[in-house]
Amino acid sequence: MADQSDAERNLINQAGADAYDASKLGKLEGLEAVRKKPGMYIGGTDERALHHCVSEVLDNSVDEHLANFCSRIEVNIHVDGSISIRDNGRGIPVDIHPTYKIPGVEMVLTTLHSGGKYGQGGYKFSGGTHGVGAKCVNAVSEWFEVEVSRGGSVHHMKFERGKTVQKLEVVGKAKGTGTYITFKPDAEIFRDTTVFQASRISQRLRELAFLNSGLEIIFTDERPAEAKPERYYYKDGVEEFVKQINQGKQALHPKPIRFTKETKLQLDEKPAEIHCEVVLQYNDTYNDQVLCYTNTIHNPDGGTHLSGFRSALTRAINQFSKANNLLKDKDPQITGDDVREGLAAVISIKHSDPKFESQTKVKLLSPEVESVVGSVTYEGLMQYFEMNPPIAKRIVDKSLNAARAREAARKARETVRKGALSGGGLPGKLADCSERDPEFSEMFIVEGDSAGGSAKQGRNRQNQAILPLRGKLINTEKARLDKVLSNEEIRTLITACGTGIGEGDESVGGFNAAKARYHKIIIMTDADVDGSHIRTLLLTFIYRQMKGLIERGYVYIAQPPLYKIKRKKREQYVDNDEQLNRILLELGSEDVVLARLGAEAHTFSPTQVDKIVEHLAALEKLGAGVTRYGAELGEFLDTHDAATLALPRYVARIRQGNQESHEFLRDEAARAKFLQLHKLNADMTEQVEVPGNGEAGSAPPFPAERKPASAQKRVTIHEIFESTEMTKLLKALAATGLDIAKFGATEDARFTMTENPGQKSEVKTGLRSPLEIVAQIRANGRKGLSIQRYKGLGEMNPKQLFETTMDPEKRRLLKVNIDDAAKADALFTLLMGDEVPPRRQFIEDNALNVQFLDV
Ligand code: 0RA
Repeated sequence: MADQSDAERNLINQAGADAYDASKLGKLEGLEAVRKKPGMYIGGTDERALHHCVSEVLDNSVDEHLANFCSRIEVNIHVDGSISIRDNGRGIPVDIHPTYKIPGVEMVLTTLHSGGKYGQGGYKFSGGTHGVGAKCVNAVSEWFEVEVSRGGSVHHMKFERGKTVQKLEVVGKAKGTGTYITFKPDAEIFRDTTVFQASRISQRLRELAFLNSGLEIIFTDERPAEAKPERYYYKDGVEEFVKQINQGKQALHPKPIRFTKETKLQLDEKPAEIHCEVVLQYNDTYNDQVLCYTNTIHNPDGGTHLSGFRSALTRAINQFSKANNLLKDKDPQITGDDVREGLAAVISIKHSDPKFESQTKVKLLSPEVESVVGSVTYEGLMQYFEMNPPIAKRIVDKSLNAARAREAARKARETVRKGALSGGGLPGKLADCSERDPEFSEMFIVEGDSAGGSAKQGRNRQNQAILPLRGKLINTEKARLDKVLSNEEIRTLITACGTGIGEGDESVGGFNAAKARYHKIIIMTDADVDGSHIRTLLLTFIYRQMKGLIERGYVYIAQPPLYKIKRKKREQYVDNDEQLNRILLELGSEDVVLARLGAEAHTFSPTQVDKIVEHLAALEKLGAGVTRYGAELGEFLDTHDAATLALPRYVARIRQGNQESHEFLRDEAARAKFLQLHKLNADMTEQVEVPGNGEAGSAPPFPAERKPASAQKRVTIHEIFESTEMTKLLKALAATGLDIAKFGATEDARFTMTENPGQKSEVKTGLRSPLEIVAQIRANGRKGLSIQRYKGLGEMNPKQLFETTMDPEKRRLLKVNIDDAAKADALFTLLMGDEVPPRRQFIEDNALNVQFLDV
C-alpha cells in the first residue's frame, strides 16, 4: 500500500506542479487499460473475478465502517443481473478537484492514478485494493451508476464501460450521507458468466458482519419470485462467529475466550498500527477450525498471525500442564496438532500496512505480526488459565487424549497402507476398468447399491470404474482419524484411489498424488439432501486427507438431469428449470401460426415467431423488477417513449392506509421534480410525506422501525434498473414487426394464434396483448407433455444413467476447485454439526447450487 500510494502521490504532485491544461487531463491513465488487461486489475474474467467486483465496491463501504463513518450496508441483486451496494458512510467527495477540475467522485471512478486527495490514503485500515477497486469495476461494467448523498444533496452520475455518460448533477435533497453504487457486469468482459451467485455473496456478507461487530448488512436477491431480505448483524462480532462455528457441537467451556490488543509500532521508520482480536472455544470434535483475517480479508493459507497464534497456544498449554503437574511420566509430548484438536478460533487483525504473499492475499507475510499475535495469545491464555483452572484442566486433558490418539492413528494409517498395497488389495466392491493408464481412467463414486448396479451395467468398462458407497459415510468432522480409518467405506475409497492419505511420506502411509489410479474421480450422488450430505462428507475427507487430488484437478461432480419430459414419442432429459422453461416455449411454438390483425395485418414467419417468443419471455422475466413494486408489467411497458423506446427509470409507490397507487418517473429530472412536489428527500428509502409546508421528508436515509399512522402517506421511490435491458428488448421486438404500441390488454384481439393449422385439431385463439402471446405459447407447450422429476439416480435404468450422466460425449461435469474448496472446508463445520433443521435447509437450498465448484 505504501509503495503504491507513494507512487500515486508523486504522480499527483508532479501533475500539480505543471500548469493545468485540458491536454494534461488526457494524461491521466484512462480505464481502457483495465478493459484490455482485466487479469491485471481484477484477477481475470471468470466467475471468481465477477464476484471479486462486488467485493471491491463492498470493501470501500467496509472501509467507511472501519473508519467509523458507516453503520449499514445494503446489497441487492436485481432481476437484470445488476447489483447495488448502498452504504451510509460519508459519501464519495463531490467537490471539484483543484488540479484536475473534475468532481472527486468522477476522479475516484474514472482515473487509475487518483491517489492523494481522493485515494484511499485517508483510511487507517483498508481491506480494498487501495484505490483501484471501484474504478476497475466501473471499467468492466456495461453501465455503472453512482448516487452520493453529501452536503444535503443527492448527486448522481452514470458511466458506460468506464466512460462518463451522465455528468455529475444534483438530483434532490439528502437527509443523510452515503454512497449508492449500482453496476451491471459487462458480458463483453465476463465471457463465462455474468450471473451473480447469491450464496457466494451472502456468505461473504455474513463473514463481513461477523468481522465488523455492529455493522448491519441487509442482502436481497431480487431474482427469485419470492425475494426476501436477509439481515446480518452481530453485536458481539467475532465472538458470535466462533459460537456459530461451534453450533451443533458440544462446547468444552460455555463462553468463547477472547483477547484483544492494539499496538503502535515503527515499520521501516514509519508509524504503523496493528489491532488484533483472537477468539477461541474448544468443542467435542477432533478437528480444528482456525480462520484468519487481515483487514477483513480471509487468508486461507494463514501466515504470520496463524503461526504466532499456534506456537503461543502450544506453549501456553504445555506451560500450564507442567506448572500444575498434569502430565504423567509415560505421557507423550503434547504437540501443536494435539492442542488444536477440537479448537474453533478466529484471528482477526487490522493492520495499517500489511504485506501478503500474493495479490490474492491468501497468506499474510508481515513478520512483526507473529510476535504481536503470539504475545496477546500467550499472555491472555495464561491469565485465563489462572482464573479458570477447571476449564484449563479440561483443555489440557483434551490435548493429552489427542496426543495418545495420535499414536493410534499412525498405526491405523499404516494398516490402511498395507491393505492398499498387499497384492490383490483392491476392494471387492470396486468394479475396475481395464485401462491401466490413470490419465485415461475414471472412477465414479456412486451413492447406493442400486444406482451402483445401474452404473456398472451402463458404463464403458474400458475406462470407467465404479465404486458404490452404501449407507452412511462416517462424518469425519465428528470422529478422530483412527476411527475414520476404521470405517469400511472410507478404507475402500482410499484403497481404490491408490494415493494413501494425510501428511508424511509414503512410508508412514502419507499421500502421494503420483500413485493416483484415476485422473478423474467423479462423485455421483442424488440431487437431494442425503446426496448433497454424502457429497459434502466425501469432499471434506478428500480435501483434508487427499488435497493433492483436488489441487491437480482430478475431482469432479457428476450432474444428473433434473427432469425427463415426454411428448408423443419424443423423450428428452432436462438439466434444470431454466432449460425446462426454454423447452416449453420451443415445443409451444411448434406448429403455430401467429398473425397480426388490424391495419397492418400480416402473418409472422416461424423465425419471427421464435424471436418474438424469446424476447417476450425475457421481458416477462425482467418484469419482476417492476411488478415487485405493485405495478403491472403491461402498464409499465406502455409508458415507453414512442421514438426512443426508452422506459421510465423510477417508480414511485404511494401508500396510504390500504390504498395504493404508483407513478412512473422517466429519469432523474422527473424524479427530482416529483420529490420537490412532494417535499421529499432523494435518499430513496421510505419517507412520510409531511402535509403542509413542513421540513422535507423526516425519515433518515435508513429509517429505524417506525410505525406510520395509517393516515400518513408513505412514499417510496424505486429505481428500475431493468429498464435499460427492457428497452433493448422492445427494440428487438419492434424489429420483428410486432405491434408494441400497447402491451396492456385491449378490448379486441390484435393477434391470432393458430395451433395445428390445417389439421382436424386446428384451434384459433384471439390474443389481446403481446404478453398473452407468451402465455398462450407456454400453455401450448404443456399440452400432452409429461414431466417426470428425477429424485434419485436409482430412477434411471443403466442406459439412461450412462447417456445422461456418464457418457463423456454428453455429460456435464463440475470440476472441484481448490480455493473454493478451502473456503467451503473452513466454513464446513457451520454445516456439518448435528442433524439440525437449519443445516438441512441450507444443504437443500444449495443442493444444485454447489457454490464452491467451478465449471
Ligand atoms: C474517497 C475519499 C473518501 C471517501 C470515499 C472515497 C468513499 C468511497 C466509497 C465507495 C463506496 N462507498 C464509499 N464511501 C466513501 C473520504 C471522504 C471524506 O473525507 O469525507
